[in-house]
Amino acid sequence: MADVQPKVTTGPISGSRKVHRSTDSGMAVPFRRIEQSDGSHLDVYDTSGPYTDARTGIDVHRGLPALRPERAEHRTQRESALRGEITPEAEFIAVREGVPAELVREEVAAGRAVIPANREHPEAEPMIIGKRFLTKVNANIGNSAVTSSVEEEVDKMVWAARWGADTVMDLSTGSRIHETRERVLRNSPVPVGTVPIYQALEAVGGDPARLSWEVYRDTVIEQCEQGVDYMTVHAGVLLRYVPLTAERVTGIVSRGGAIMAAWCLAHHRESFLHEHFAELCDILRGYDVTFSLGDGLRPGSIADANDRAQFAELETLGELTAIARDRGTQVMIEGPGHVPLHLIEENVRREEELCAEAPFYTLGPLTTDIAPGYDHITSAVGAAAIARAGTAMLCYVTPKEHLGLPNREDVKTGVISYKIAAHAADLAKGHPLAQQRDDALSTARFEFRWNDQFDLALDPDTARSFHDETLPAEPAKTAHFCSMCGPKFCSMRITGDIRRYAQEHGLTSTDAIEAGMREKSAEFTAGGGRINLPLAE
Ligand code: IRN
Ligand code: FE2
Repeated sequence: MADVQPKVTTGPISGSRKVHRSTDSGMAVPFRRIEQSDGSHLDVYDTSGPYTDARTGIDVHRGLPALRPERAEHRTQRESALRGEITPEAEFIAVREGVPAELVREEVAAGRAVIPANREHPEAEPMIIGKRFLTKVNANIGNSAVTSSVEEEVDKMVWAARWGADTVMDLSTGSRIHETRERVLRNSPVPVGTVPIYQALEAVGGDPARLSWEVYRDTVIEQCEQGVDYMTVHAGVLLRYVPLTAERVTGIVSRGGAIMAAWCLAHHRESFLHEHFAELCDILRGYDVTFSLGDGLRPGSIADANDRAQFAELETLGELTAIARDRGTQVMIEGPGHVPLHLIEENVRREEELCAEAPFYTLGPLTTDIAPGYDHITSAVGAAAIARAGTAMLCYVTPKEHLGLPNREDVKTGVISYKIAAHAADLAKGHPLAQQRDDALSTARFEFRWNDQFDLALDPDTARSFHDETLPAEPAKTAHFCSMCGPKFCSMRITGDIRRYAQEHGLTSTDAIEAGMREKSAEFTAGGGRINLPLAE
């Protein structure tokens, strides 16, 4: 069994190839080069790792080669930034994001951005989470007690990164948690996050009351040693906040939050996470593992959005942020959940205020509860809005949300939906790299370079297959129409005709439109007022 290669998707994404740019210290920063039929090309941000590099042999048993240099000193990214140093990771990120390295350093020093990079995870390509940078997307993977194997989870991780996931979280709760995480980490080109309380709960047989600081601490150390880059810690769930959820429509919906609330109630005291928080900071700092302070009391329905329980916990997360930063650890803050559009902005403003602008990392939010089966859409709407308001990373939601464990296809749908939300926000925020791709795609579309249009798409395969469903023939790839409007009603073709007419007659476009209209009107009248509908096409 050991020499059967687990199946992962390799090879370039259609219409592109991997290229690298070197940093001053010699690290190779990956990009995906999309070649255009007019001889130009566009290099885009690439999360897919060596899997899309035609030259690299992949061996899932051995794992990816180490990319990051070993660091002699044991400082975190935050500590280095505060000393004014630009780390190799910061340099890598600057090239990747097309921004000055000094901006990376400044934002990390201020705590407005984090670089989740456990020193025990050298396979990962450095990336940054912060509102002055590209909006990032996290994809959750992981098995449950009822379904999925180690191989399937490794495959989902590679697949998620292929379509643009910037990080993955392994949320495994079933059997072989350690082994699944090990295979995911050794093969992951993106940072990996976890929620250690899930494994700690398994270790005590599933009874929250039997959890203890010692069991939790040992689990965290085990995961730090393996190379986990960031960890969700629900340390903001305080005993006195639990009654605030009593009147809610959906109570406590966070898994970690529910576990901690159960512990607090069973022991009638504050949680060991809160009590031992400083010690936890010191453990995480030793590996430069980033805190993702969990929103254990996030709203799980529109009715519960922005309530007292949610914002009380956020206040505590603000206090914990200050403690973690003082101890040199990096911190981000998790956010909701289910929030209607008009209440989204307040979440970002409060988080910035209470948590001193630590990067916000939100789960959607879903903007309505009425569409199970389509919650990648109900939540992508909210994700775009909250990212525009300043959220740095979006945790994807798949079509299976509330219904079951996502499969491979759901993972892709979730990632693409969230790449749309993130990119829409980046356009609105004016990130220097964002609009290039829109302009390139629109130009290709306008010039009827169909293959170029597909290749520039977030999902070239789907774009191509939809087009080819009705016009599969090769000549259709340069045709000046598609089957939506047919040849005579294509607005883009008509605009092209107008421009050509203008050029031939030495007119401005406005003149051409007027002259052209007069000509057309004459033609129309002469033809007895009939319009030829292209119905037979
Ligand atoms: C992100 C923002 N708020 C919650 N999340 C993610 O939800 C979190 O990072 C984790 O991946 C997932 C489940 O967390 P709970 O249900 O244990 O809170
Ligand atoms: Fe939900």
